[in-house]
Amino acid sequence: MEKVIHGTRIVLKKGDITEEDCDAIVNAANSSLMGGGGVDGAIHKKGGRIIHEECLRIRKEEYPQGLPEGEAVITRGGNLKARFVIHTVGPVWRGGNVGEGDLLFNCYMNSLMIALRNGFSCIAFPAISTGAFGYPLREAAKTAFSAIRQFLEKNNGKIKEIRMVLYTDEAFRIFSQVFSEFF
Ligand code: AR6
Repeated sequence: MEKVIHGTRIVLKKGDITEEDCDAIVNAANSSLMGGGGVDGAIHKKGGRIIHEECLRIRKEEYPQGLPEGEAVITRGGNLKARFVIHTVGPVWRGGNVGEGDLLFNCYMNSLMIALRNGFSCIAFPAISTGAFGYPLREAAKTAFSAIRQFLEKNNGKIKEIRMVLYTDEAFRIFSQVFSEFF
């Protein structure tokens, strides 16, 4: 499923984000930046040592207390097809009334701004927070697409392609539904 919005191609696909050949893939990390399960574990495993080493340096020099929710940082991609990984920390779902929406919005917006600053033409996102962090898929999709839409309104055509890479059938189905409501 895909559509061109304000000069940017938005692609929704089912798949494993570690196989994507964009300039950067986004990692749904935790604030330690030291890896974990889910997509984070898969990215660190396939990308290798370089990612871990650069995350250690970022922790030491920039975020000794850990990367806050909603923020994003960039490392090289190591052995991945993507040359870079943008690590962002999604919010843990606590019912939806304690600012989760704003934090998740910031994850997408801050990651897109890093891609823009680096002149990337393609960035791929997983469904941040919808696994271990328990964010409902429909709510997550609405927030993802409203951040993408807002970004494109201000920065039309500067990034050529934004991919949403959904791992499960259910995530793909729900993100596709919300996508057609949005665009
Ligand atoms: N490619 C694309 N999507 C994937 C992949 C993959 N290879 N693997 C899983 N997903 P999660 P979170 C989907 O749990 O909810 C980690 O331990 C998955 O189906 O990876 O943000 C971190 O270290 C789900 O839809 O991330 C943190 O501690 C989505 O990616 C914590 O989990 C996000 O699921 C972060 O939790």
